[in-house]
Amino acid sequence: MQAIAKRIRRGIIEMIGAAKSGHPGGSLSAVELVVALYFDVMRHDPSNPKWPDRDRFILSKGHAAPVLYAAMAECGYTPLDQLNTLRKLGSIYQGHPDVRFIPSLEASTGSLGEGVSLALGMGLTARLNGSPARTYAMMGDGEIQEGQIWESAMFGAFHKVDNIVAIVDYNGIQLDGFVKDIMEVAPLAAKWRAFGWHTVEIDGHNIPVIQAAFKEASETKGKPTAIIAHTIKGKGVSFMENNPKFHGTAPTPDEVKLALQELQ
Ligand SMILES: Cc1ncc(C[n+]2csc(CCOP(=O)(O)OP(=O)(O)O)c2C)c(N)n1
Repeated sequence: MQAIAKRIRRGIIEMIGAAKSGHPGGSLSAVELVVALYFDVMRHDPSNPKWPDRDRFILSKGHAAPVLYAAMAECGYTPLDQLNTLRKLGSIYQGHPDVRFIPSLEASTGSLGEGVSLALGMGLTARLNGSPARTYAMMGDGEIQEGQIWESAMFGAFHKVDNIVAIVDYNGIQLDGFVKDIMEVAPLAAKWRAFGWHTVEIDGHNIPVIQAAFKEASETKGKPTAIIAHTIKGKGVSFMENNPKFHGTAPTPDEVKLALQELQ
C-alpha cells in the first residue's frame, strides 16, 4: 500500500501539472486514507461497480478529485492512461467528480458540506434493505465549517446510523489560509463526541493506524463513527507541505520535475 500511495502521489502531481490547474494540497493529504479504503477496507468489485452490497466512498471534499481518480484508475474502474486529461473539455476526469462522466462514482461532489448527508441516505437505505454495505464520506476541515455538516452529525447519531463513517482530513489549511485563523473548528474530536458519534483521532498518514481505526468503526454498534485524521496538506512534496499556496495552485513544469524527484 505504501508503493501504491507513492504512485498515486506521482499521478496527482502529473495530472494537475498537465491540467495547469487543480488542487494538489488536499489531494496529497488524503492519499493514505483513500489507499487504505480502496485497497484494504472497502468490500468492492471494480468489475461489478453497481454490486448492491458494495461499500461506498463519497469524496465530500470533491475538489480533491485527483486522489480519487488516481485510486479508482489504479483499481481498474477507469482508464489509467487518461488521467492526464484532467480538467480538459470532453475528459471523464472533470475538475470535480461527476457521475455523468464516471458512472462508477457514488455521487457528484464539489459543493462542500453534502457528503455526510449523502452517506446517511445510503446508510439508511442499506439498513432498510438488510445489506451489509458500509459507506465512508471524507470531508475537509475547512468544509466542516458548513452548517449542513452539523445537521448531518445530529441526524446520524439520532438515527443510530452505525454503517457509515465520517472522515475529517484534518490538515489545518482551507482555501487561502490556516483554519485556526479563518474560523477555528477545534476541538473537533470533542465536538463529534458531543454530537453522539463514536470518535477516533489518528495520524492520517500511518496506514496500519488507519486500518485499525476503520476496524474499530466496523465493530462499533448503535452509533456512527467519526475519524479525525491528522494530516499534512501537500504531504510528500517538501515545497507544498503545509503551504496554503498549494490548496488550489498547480505546480509549474519545473515544480512538477522537482516533486516527481522527491516522490521517487
Ligand atoms: C459550498 C462551497 N463553498 C465554497 C467552495 C469553494 N471551495 C473549494 S475548496 C475550499 C476550501 C476547502 O478547505 P478544506 O475543506 O480544508 O479542504 P482541503 O484542505 O482538505 O483541501 C472552498 C472554500 C465549494 N467548493 N463549495
